Amino acid sequence: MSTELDPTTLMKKQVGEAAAARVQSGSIVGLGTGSTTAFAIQALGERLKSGDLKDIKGVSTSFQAIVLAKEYGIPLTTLDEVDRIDIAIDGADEVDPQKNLIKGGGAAHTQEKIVDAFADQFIVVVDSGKLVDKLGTTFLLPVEVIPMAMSPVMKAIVALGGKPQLRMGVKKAGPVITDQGNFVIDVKFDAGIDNPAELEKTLNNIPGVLENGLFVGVATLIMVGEVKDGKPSVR
Ligand code: ABF
Repeated sequence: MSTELDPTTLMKKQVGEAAAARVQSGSIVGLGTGSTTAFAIQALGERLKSGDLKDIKGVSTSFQAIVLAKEYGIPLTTLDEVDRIDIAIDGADEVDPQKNLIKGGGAAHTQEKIVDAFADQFIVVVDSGKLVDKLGTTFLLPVEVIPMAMSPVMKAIVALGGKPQLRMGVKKAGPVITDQGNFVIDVKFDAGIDNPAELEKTLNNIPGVLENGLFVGVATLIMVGEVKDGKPSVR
């Protein structure tokens, strides 16, 4: 069986490894969610194993990150035990030219924003397909909502000009449930999002909304992978 990775997977691996290479020994590391960040977590584990990296501790952003950290031997800690996060590595669904993000495709944006915003450095690892001129043009905006408030929250989102839909599970048998036990509403804005900073605050002020997937002014560095003529590269 071929162990060759296809160019896209190889590119994601390269982006993840490039981000992991920026982690220094003794760091507290925010461990993000998603397939690209999974490669960064794997690379951190490999660096620990080789002795190239020592004494790091991870703070997870999701159950997925916890599972991967355990798989790759990264000791975990919590925000109750540390007073800082030196560097967070996480994915995104859209990135605009001002480094603002839409996140939450994995329904983990609430814990991600807590960790990513707290970190001294937040490195975003994406493929070039995530780069957009305007947020909301290629990806619906996730909003985590307390289940009992779903209807009034949807009405408030419609009043803001959004088109909300409850995120259903793979088999559509029921709604996706977040690590906090809540629902996710995905919102379409037909013309994209003109003022992400304002919308992020407005959405979070709606009673029943826990967190939305707009990450404005949080990212420090965007690491972008792409595949050109079948060749993966990172910039
Ligand atoms: C996570 O990474 C989510 O916020 C986002 O949806 C996802 C992107 O994952 P991938 O790298 O697999 O595209 O942080």
